Amino acid sequence: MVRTFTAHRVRKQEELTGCLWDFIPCEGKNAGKCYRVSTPSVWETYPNFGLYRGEGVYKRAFKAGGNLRFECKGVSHTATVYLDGKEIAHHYNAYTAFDTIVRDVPMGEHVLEIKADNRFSEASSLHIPNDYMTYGGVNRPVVLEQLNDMYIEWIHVTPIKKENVWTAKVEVKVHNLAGKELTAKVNLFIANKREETKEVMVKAGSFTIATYDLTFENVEEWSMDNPVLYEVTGIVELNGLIVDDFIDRFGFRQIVIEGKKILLNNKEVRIKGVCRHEDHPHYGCALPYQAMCNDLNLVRDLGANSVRTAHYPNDEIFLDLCDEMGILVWEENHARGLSVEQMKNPNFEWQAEQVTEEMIRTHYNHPSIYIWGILNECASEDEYGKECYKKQFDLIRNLDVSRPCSFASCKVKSDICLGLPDVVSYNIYPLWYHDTPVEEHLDDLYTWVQQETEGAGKPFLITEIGAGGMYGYRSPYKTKWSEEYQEATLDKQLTAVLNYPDCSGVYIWQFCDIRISEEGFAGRPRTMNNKGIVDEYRRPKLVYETVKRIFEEN
Ligand code: ADA
Repeated sequence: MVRTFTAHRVRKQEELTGCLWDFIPCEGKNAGKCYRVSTPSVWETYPNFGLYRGEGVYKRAFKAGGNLRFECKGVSHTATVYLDGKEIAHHYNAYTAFDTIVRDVPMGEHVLEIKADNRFSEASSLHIPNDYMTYGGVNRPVVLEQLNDMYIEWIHVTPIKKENVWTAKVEVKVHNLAGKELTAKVNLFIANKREETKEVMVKAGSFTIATYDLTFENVEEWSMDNPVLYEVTGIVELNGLIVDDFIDRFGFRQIVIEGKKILLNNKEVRIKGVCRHEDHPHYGCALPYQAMCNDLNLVRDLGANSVRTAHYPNDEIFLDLCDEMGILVWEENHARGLSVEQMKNPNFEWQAEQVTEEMIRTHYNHPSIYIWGILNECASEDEYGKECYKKQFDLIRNLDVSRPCSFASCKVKSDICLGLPDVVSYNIYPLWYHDTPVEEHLDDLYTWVQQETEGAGKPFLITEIGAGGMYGYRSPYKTKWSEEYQEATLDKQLTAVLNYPDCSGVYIWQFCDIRISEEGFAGRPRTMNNKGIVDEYRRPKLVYETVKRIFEEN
């Protein structure tokens, strides 16, 4: 499965994963051996590869020909792709899709190889030893498409409500793969309501963006209670022949910041959310569809209305499910806790800006995404760090004017970047990392933001709050790490935050216990981050029912 709906009816598309591939490790005692593994998957879930940090090659044969487009939805963390032994693509970052097109491939059997590299080095500024695991493998689907001379790369739909009437700006990016200029019709079918045709002339090997400004009557709005989705279909017609199609989904909803409030279709949003890593002991970061559904059913059962994709863009299928279930998403680019020295890595800027661009371009139409986040707990107390934050907010605002943007700070009373985001967000851990009472810490922070910073007057979110609890460790004395301590702490934390008048909501850290990097955080019990509301096997801890009660009461 690549999406939860059919994305092409004309274009020939085949998922190459979803079956067995050869896996050949490049280093260590098993170097060169060939294993048959299911894909998508990460090698840490194979016997004897739980700690393998190195390179591994995934290989399979396939039959096709013509203009072949290979799209990898995620390879962790650096990919080099070969067709019949010749390099055709190279990409950094496990959490965003990339593609490559090879033209005029002779029809017949071919071999695709994907070399994945999960090593830490200066070449990798975002995948570093961290309080989550960087896995190795083909963690998301790989798709093969056979294209004609012209194809649609993406369709972006921006719904805007004007004088109580829904309109939408629709942009269709069309490529010409032929060796000569081509003129074609781009037919647009949208929301079962409208169809429009535009004629486009595209130079050889180039592209154009066809733009439509449309008005709609009698459409239903997308909301958390009524997540109505519509399809948009683009059809390319060349010399009377239909040569390509592209189908996506969107929702009629608008996010507006009004003073200290976040409004979704003019209704104030109060976030009751959880931060969630893509992590599972059976799948690593390559969670299958059913596991994603199970997680979201737990999110819904908790009474949560939002997920924060800590700390990277998520699988497209997960976002499709959030669209369908009416769960709001804070999606963020890939970074966690980088110091200014780490932000000065010469690879940091291009790698951070690349993941931001890829995230927004590919996830643009998801109505569930209400905000873009960047650079979780990076050096926002430093002037150099501020330049990086500013560049990335400028990039986001150039790519998407329809959503607010923010970043989760941990720089209490030292952040110098609060004038940059649309929403001020903080990660705080009173009663876990320090003993300050929750209300006192919250009040002290909020007052400082209002009186001393350019974040004054903006919406204010708590993007992390929580405590550790070891599943099965019970203590009548509520000693730290016991389930009782975690339950009592989150009860105080959530009650204080959700009763704080000027706070737009809260994200619990975190949904489930996760594996972390042995290299960087071996000090944590079990080499895991144990602050989950459920453990890594999704077994609810004592705190689960307390969260559920508080979320339902607020
Ligand atoms: C930070 C960080 C999280 C996690 C958390 C913790 O807020 O953003 O990724 O590491 O601390 O568990 O301490």
